[in-house]
Amino acid sequence: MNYDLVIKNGRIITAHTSYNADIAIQGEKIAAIGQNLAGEREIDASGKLVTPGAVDIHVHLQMPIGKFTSSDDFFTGTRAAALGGTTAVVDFIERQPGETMLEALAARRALADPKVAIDYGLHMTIGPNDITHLDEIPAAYAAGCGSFKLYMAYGLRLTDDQLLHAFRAIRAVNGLPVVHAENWDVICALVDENLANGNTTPHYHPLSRPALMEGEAAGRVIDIATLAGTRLHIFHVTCAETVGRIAAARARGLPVTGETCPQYLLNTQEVYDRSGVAGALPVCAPPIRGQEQQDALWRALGSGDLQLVTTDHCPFTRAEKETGIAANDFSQIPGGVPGIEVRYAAVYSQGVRHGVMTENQWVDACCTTPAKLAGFANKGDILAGYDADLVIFDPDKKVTLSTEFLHENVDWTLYEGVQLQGWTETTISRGRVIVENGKFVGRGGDGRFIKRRFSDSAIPILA
Ligand code: DUC
Ligand code: ZN
Repeated sequence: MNYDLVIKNGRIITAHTSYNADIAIQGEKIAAIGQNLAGEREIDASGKLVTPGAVDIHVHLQMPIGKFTSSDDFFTGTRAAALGGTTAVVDFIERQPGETMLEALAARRALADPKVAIDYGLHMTIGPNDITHLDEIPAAYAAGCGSFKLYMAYGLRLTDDQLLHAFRAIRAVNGLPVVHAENWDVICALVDENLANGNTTPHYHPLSRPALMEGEAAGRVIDIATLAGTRLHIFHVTCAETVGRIAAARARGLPVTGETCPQYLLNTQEVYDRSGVAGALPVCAPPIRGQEQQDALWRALGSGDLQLVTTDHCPFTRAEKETGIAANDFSQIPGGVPGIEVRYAAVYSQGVRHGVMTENQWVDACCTTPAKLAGFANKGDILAGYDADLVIFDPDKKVTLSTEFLHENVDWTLYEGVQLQGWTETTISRGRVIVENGKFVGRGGDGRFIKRRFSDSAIPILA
């Protein structure tokens, strides 16, 4: 039989194994994996790696934050994601006053559905104004918001008692809470102290958000989640202090996971000492830290103490970043950096090629565990019956990253001049080739909102 599409002669890399075989696609699904498969269309992947499509469960597209809106919209952001080998993302919903969670979901979908080039899901944010709306969580979960975002920082910060109530409500539907863990009171005190002392440049951004207190917040939220009997995922881990809390919890058998991001794996905090707006561009929270912390993050990915890599992709333009410099106040710089396009290749190049992780750990951290954790039932692996979300990755291709090379809708990159070995050649989304020889050939609107939910019987404890 001739399948619709066959990827021939590639080396298949999954989270657990590597082997040579053909992959046959029928319609939107992987139909068979074997030798000498034939297709109406065939793509030769000799010398290439064939992996599941990468899954990024932490992105902020056209997201209003303060005065600004992140500069990638649902089209440009998902196009850049696809060019980097990502076939599914999870973005966020923030309920506005007067809306129900379901109305907020519908409003966010109305923005995203016509534009997305790849499949996507949405986390429902639970802020302080949502604590009186926790009875809407079952409806949000049933509508496909399998995960709920809780902040311990910013205006959306929940106090410890609010975290407890939110965790219990999320636990009741078997949803996944995902948390931004920082100690907001201490951050505010240190920011105020620095500004009062005339310490206004971005150099003082990481100094106002110490690793010690990120670890404290992580430990506290793990304990509150444990009391509530819920699993927990910790976003954007930047330091050994937080890794240690997650590892200790997991050693006790608790269902706690953690992620880190390329900005923390490829940069150190000296980026904040660059002059003028250049020092403002890398401002994100938690902040980029020193070399020892970066080394600790790589070690944690290699040892399994951290389970996944996401991006927290949230780009703001140079002009928007400049406003914080003009105000002479690092705390007014809009926080967030781009990374949606570079993640998969960056982890391969700097992780696998440098011997820190295996190719199977790379796929696990960027594809399989994010898909499983976020409740994408048919994504993140190469198995018959799964969505035909696949990447043909050229492990030898050398690229030099630059704003011109990348496709994110922002006029700078944190990775200017960085050389990577390994890049995505072809991306397939539910059977459609959407990136071919490094060129985007997909369409906005072809991606789909994926309802994510978990088995009612058990909380998945990820090994
Ligand atoms: N951190 C950022 O830097 N930007 C967006 C949200 C976040 O947590
Ligand atoms: Zn984020």
